[in-house]
Amino acid sequence: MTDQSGTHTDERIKIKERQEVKRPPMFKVYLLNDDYTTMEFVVHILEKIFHINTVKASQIMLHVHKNGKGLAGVYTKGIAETKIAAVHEMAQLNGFPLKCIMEKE
Ligand code: TYC
Repeated sequence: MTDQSGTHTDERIKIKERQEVKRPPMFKVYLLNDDYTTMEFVVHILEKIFHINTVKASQIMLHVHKNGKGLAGVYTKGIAETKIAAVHEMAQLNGFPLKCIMEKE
């Protein structure tokens, strides 16, 4: 007989007939507000690193400014880590304390 998981059973053997469909864990990447990073620089980061258009980038930046935190994107672990490193590197090069964090979905 074949059960719900696609496992076929006979008296002595079990055969996996179907590959499991598994999605990777996803991570939300947030920008955090601070008092020193310019609004213009945050919009620039959202455009260049997160590939968000100027109108949406401005909306996200204002959301972070008012609420303390805002979603920049959702990625697999390695991509999220790379985006965060890029934000921190660009911020440091420009003398801003901008912080970026990730949270598992
Ligand atoms: N609060 C900053 C200011 O008034 C602007 C800002 C927005 C900083 C978003 C960081 O993630 C941020 N210049």
